[in-house]
Amino acid sequence: MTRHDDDKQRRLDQYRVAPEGELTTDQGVRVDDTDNSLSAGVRGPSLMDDFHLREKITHFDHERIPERVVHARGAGAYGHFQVYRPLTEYTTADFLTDPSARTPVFVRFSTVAGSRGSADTVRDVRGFATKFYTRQGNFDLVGNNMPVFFIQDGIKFPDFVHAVKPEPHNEIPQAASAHDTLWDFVRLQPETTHMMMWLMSDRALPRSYAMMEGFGVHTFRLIDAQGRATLVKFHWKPLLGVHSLDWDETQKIAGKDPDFNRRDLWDSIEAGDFPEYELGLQFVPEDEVLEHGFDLLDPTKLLPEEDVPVVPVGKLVLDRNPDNFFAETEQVAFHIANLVPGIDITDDPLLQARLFSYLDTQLLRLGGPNFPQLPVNQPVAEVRNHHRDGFHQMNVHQGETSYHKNSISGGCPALAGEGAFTHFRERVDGEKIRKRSETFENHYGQATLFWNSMAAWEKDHIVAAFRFELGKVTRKEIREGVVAHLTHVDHDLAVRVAEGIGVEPPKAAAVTNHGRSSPALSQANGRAGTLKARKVAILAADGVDSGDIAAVSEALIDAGATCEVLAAKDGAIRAANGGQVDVTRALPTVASVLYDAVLIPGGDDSVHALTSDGDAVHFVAEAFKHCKAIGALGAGAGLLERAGLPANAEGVVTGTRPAGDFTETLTTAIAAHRHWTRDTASIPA
Ligand code: HDD
Repeated sequence: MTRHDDDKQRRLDQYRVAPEGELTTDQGVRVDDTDNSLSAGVRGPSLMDDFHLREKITHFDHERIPERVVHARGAGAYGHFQVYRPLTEYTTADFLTDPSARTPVFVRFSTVAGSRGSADTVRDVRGFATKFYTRQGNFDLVGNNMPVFFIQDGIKFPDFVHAVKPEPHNEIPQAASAHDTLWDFVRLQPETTHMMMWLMSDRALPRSYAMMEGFGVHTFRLIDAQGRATLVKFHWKPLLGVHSLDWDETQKIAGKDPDFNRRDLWDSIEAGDFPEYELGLQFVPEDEVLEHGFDLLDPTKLLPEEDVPVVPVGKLVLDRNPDNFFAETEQVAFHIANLVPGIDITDDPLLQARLFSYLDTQLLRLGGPNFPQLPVNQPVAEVRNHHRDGFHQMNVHQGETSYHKNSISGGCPALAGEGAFTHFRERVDGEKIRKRSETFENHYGQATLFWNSMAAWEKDHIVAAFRFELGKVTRKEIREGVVAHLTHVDHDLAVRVAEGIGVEPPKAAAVTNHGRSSPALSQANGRAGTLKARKVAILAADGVDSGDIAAVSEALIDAGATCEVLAAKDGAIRAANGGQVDVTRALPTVASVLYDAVLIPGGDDSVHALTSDGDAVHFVAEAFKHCKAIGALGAGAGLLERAGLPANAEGVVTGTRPAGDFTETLTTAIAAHRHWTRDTASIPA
């Protein structure tokens, strides 16, 4: 609380007239009716005298601020970060050197292309922006869930964003990259190729924000007490592992629950299943900037973990939902130049343009230079400077001086001494020139690396994605142009894509595949899954074996899952033993795409009713199509049969008793996330 806040509180307490909780105008005048306008007679015209009506409507008319030009759709959460051990050998940043410091954070996840009201599960990059409220000031790590970017120089950002956003003549399509202008951009801009491989991969369809990685993308610098720099790449590694949705599923979720990822984040935090990530760092000596086969200043390249390990240095926990979406998640203002002592930038030309863009955009979006005073943007470190006035100034600055140097206020605020932010002392010289560095060439090598690193099912998904996206492109020459790029990535990839989109498949490879791979890039090699944050649907009807439900759901809940009983109608159903089972949701209000797994308990009458319920049959068939774990007990196998599903397929678990083997096998099958190898949608080679 500032002195001004204290004064205000005292004034209010002293003179308080409106009993607490009563409705007032913005001027504090008590209001006795907010449902009926002041009018001349009960059926007469409304009157200008009604200052409450006018104030209420005026405020409402001005409720919206411009949505972010990119990353408009987002969800945020508070939490804390703690470093495992002092990283003093690399940096002076307090939050990275004091393991006892629990640094508060605010994280905003987002999609890039869609408007604020667009669906969560579209094919897109996800933003992963973290504001660390450190004792030395705010540090913002404004990253994405992919380690590379579409372009190398920020001057191309407006071009790229214009190309990916809905087309300007008809504003179609919303939140989708499957259209002519994006792919026209791609075919003329070979540097996008690597990022397009990521965008066409399952990384663009995260199961949840808690199950995706984050990356700082650029190479940054850590600066030690002697002013020495170490190049660094930032990674967030989710403790739940990296898992993705099925493409068909994402499109259906977009209709069934457009808030799918946002809701998951909110619900997990409310349930105490806090999303957790490890901060991982890749350290590279300053003089090795060109020693890893590419230029570390080029944001279209990644540093394979097999070449330089990602060292886990600390943990991020998201444990508190915001109180008000607008005040916090919408008004949070990230800026890549929010740096603290011990962390600095590099000359990456994409990063350099960002240094300008973020402050500029906040000035417009948040209406003036005082947005750092908004509660979500305020540092925990005290702010003292000579900035004054401007729109929405919330501080009542005291005293006569607002300039440096002054003698009237004793020279305050004084310049900071040791520990102040100092820019890394870097030698810079060169001709003023507009030219891309030759070290930024080779736009295909790492696209090939990514392709080579994928499991067979991941490759299938990538091919299917290219076919879908290019299949929506109306101009054949654009399709051909993209295939021509892909011939530089991998011949087989180019042929498979071409065959699906009516383009002549390339005869010969443009280049020989270098054969290198980075196993860490494949989701197939990721952290083993758990049941934490998994949702299991239990399909039931009158006559269900309540013992099956109780035993299996207890085991699954113990392992971290949430179980919901779904029946044709809400309320309760009758159990086979005469008891009652509460229904969590009515089947028509949900869909299998909103769950990770399905359990069909036994009970002849229940299963009989399910087999004649189209919703239930579709539910289980769709769960199978999306490669989810399905468990069926006793008569429950009858529903699998009715849906034409093989009871012996991978991830399908049948049994007679809700114990031992059955429960364990089902738990393992759910923890595996998906059984992609049984993917019925996989396309012909
Ligand atoms: Fe950006 C928002 C991430 C390149 C200009 N960007 C924004 C957000 C994220 C990123 C996560 C949303 C922050 C939030 O939740 O409020 N942007 C990136 C990454 C990039 C990148 C990882 C490349 C490595 N961005 C980039 C460039 C420019 C911008 C090259 C412009 C030259 N980005 C913006 C912006 C936004 C933004 C227009 C929109 C809203 C905002 O900043 O606050 O300034």
